[in-house]
Amino acid sequence: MKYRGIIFDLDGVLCSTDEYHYRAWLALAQKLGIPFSREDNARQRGVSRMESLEILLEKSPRSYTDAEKQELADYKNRLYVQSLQNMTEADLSEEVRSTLKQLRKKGILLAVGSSSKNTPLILRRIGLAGFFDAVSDGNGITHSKPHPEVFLKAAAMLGLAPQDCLVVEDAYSGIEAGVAGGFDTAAVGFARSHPKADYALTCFADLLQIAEG
Ligand code: B16
Ligand code: MG
Repeated sequence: MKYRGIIFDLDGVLCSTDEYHYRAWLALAQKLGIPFSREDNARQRGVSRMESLEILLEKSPRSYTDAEKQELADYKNRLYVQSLQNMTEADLSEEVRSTLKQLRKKGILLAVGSSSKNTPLILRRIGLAGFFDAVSDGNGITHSKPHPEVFLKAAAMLGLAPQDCLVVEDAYSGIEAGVAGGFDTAAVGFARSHPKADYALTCFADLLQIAEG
């Protein structure tokens, strides 16, 4: 096996919560009268909630205190968490579910590496609570992607060195975090155009061949 472990990003890789993030940030931007585009949203992928808020506030004509910023982030998160209640096990695609099972059968250790503090909730909603060998998320890190901390923690939890693990990401910041941590990286969706990704996946099941080397 080329890799002993695979570390998956959550939003945009294992499931599609990215549209819920977009709608919640858009609602906040509209409430504040700040323009907010899909391009702004793309820059928020993989980065923490507070850093995402800073991206949204770049176009604000006024500044906000730290306490106000916390309230704005809480407002967005309430909207986002409300929309997560719509998620069910049907939001985990059959392809992702069966690929994960086949990777495990090959003896590869599987982990999550996500910037999201809502990771435990999302994993419960899509029926993956307790499935992974390790979960490293926004609740256990001080630096979010593109810093490699979340992936380095995941690898340490698996008991593996970064060079033995593959990171699967949909965000530019996530590919950069993987590269900075010394991991090989596989890009899906939005990140496929990142020049530093080792693999650009055409579908999730491509991982089965990549893992073999
Ligand atoms: P939360 P990932 C990231 O998750 C999202 O891509 C990013 O848009 C979000 O701001 C971040 O989680 C924090 O999420 O507000 O739920 O803590 O892609 O790293 O799985
Ligand atoms: Mg992501």
